[in-house]
Amino acid sequence: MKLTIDDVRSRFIKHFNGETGSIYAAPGRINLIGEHTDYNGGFVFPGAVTQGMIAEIKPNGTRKVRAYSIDLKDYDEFSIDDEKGPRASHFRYIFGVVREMMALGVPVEGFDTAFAGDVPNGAGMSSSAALESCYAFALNDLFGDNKIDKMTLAKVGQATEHKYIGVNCGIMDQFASVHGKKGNLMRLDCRSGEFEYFPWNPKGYRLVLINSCVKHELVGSPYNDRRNSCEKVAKAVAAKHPDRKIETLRDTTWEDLEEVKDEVGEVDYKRAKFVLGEKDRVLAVCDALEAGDYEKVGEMMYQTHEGLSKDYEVSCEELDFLNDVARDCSVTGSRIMGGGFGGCTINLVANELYQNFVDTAKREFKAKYGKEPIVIDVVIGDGARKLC
Ligand code: GAF
Repeated sequence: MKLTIDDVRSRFIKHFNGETGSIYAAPGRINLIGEHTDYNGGFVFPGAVTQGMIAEIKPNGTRKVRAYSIDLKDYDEFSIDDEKGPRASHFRYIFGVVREMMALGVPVEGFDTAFAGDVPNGAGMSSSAALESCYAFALNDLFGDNKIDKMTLAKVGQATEHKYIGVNCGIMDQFASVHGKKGNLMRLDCRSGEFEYFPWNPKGYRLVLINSCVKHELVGSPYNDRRNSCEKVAKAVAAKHPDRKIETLRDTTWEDLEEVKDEVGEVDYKRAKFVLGEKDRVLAVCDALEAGDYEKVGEMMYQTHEGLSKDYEVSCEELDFLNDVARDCSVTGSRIMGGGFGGCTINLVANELYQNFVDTAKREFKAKYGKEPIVIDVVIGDGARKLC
């Protein structure tokens, strides 16, 4: 589906007395490499996609938000002064963003809004960050004179996940959705907040996602457990080295990890091992990209998949299967993308092998699981913005 301004405007007019407001958009994201590193203070390498969320918003002169989800055909209204907010998660994202913007001193008032998205739900492409970033950007524009900087807007979305949804996510998804730039990936150092744009124009290769359609859902998943494991290991290292500033796994070394291995136990050791390796792989991928060495980039992607599957244990049978198909088709690089527990693989494939790969993936996946996976060609797009 290619979502247009008109899709949203026509429903807004229908639901809110024929009047129009302002329209904003924010994208989902891909991530080339650097998974589960964000909440460990490491590096990530995402880019915004052209699929995203579009919302029309008009202040209504009350203290109420009246919200219509076009995709779910669901309507609710809630007071911005209420502590509890709505129950349904698609409205809670908006409520959380409103409350967090208010906490930053933005004089948010009531508004009418209709919203829709074309980021496939549950694909691990961060439809929730798109929703949060869209409203954070919009409220900053409508009520805050755009005084809040972009990184703080990303943190508003992240805080919404933590406090209103219950997912202790890192900053990658909201960062990418707010800062995205057409044709560019971004390397973010999640410890310092520094980032740089990397033009993404791989000569002779392309990125394609294969969506297993196994629903990726972080709410209620062991995502938070993974984060707890990492924090536990970082704390164990810190206790042994009070002289060093150790806040996250980013501040630890392979030697540190071996030192606490027995104390933290096999499972948490494996989790941390993956994170330390992934931290190095992001930097290796950046070097390889600068040297135009896509084979090296691909090799790192396969290593990430292996680690996410065996050590971090956030894969599933269907994603491992798609990864094997990629290898069999000589795809340069392939791995699970995003939080895991379902969703997509991201694949770096030479142009001449593309068609055979997607045909084979569809055919073999269908033969095994009874339904075709969905092929999503990656186009790197812009971040949160006002459309009209
Ligand atoms: C999810 C989270 F929201 C991100 O913060 C990140 O941790 C990712 O999983 C894994 O890299 O998308």
